[in-house]
Amino acid sequence: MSSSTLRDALRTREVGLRTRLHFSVYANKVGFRLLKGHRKLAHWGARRARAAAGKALIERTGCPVKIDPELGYRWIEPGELPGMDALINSCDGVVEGARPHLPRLGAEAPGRYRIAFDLLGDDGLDQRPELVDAMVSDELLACASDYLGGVPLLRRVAVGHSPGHEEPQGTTWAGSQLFHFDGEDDRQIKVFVLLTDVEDERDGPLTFLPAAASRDAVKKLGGRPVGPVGSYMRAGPYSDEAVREVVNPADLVTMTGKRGRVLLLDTSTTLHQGSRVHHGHERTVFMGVLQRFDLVHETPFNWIDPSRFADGSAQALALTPPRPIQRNFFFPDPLAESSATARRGAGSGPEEIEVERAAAA
Ligand SMILES: O=C(O)CCC(=O)C(=O)O
Ligand SMILES: [Fe+2]
Repeated sequence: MSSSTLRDALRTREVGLRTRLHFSVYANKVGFRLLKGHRKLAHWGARRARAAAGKALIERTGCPVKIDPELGYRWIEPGELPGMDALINSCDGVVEGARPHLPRLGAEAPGRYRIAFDLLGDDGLDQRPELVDAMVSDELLACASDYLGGVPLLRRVAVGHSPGHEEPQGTTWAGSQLFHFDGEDDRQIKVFVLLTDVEDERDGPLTFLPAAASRDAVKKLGGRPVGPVGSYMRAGPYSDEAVREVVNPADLVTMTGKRGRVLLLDTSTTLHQGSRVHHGHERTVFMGVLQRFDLVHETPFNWIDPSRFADGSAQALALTPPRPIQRNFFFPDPLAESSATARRGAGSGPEEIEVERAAAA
């Protein structure tokens, strides 16, 4: 470990030693590779089983949806993935139900997080099985198995609400409103579904640079997390000025469109930002997160009941994490007044709190 790595590890005193050490290794290119090697060895058996199950699924479905790694994204046309209409209908009313709680949820979240990505909690999710069904369809799991090398885990299912900026002229973006790379692994798939129309930049569209261009950009930007220790960002966040110097704005892709538009995005290989919602506007999106079983940097995940699916099925595999957690451990009912305290009490130490904080963006 280099001296600067050690210095990083010891820099912030308020988080646990384990978190700081993990982060300093993780934030370093060679360290990240070492961690990846370690995870691969530790989960050797599971990886083989998941690769075989993924291959079977790809053969059975013909893998109708594929993501080109050079792009790192794929728009989904209506009817391409089953269950999307049911998913959109199922999210109806989630934000309206949460609306009286939004000011409190905003106040509970530290200032650097500008999007409330947990309006369901584990219980709300359990009441809407169609959300999970859409995220573990044979077609989507085949696509993810092809892209990630085996049947992945569905780790997050969320409805995110981004409020408008408080100040009419405000442009003090922070957290995931700034360009960054997500860091749980070197690949993952996030499924975004617009639940409100996103017409133009005032609605804070998710904005990203395709993977090949992002690879070039990160070489020039420096590929380290510059956020707080324990941040879920593998690299960034970068200032707009820095990004402007190395990125051609014409290469950026924005997720504008009508309610119902669907995007698969690898947020680990594409430089991205979102939620820069202007005063008087708001944005609501659905997000499902598919990550490898042997991911490098764990962030909080939902408890999801696998027992609706046959033992050994690809669906059950996608819902069985290496480390079981209690229902409501990371995501208790966000509409209950006590939920912030409950969340904070859930972990056994600062590591868990950091993991929890990391998920908020
Ligand atoms: O709010 C957004 O659109 C960006 C969210 C984001 O960075 C992510 O989900 O990884
Ligand atoms: Fe992100």
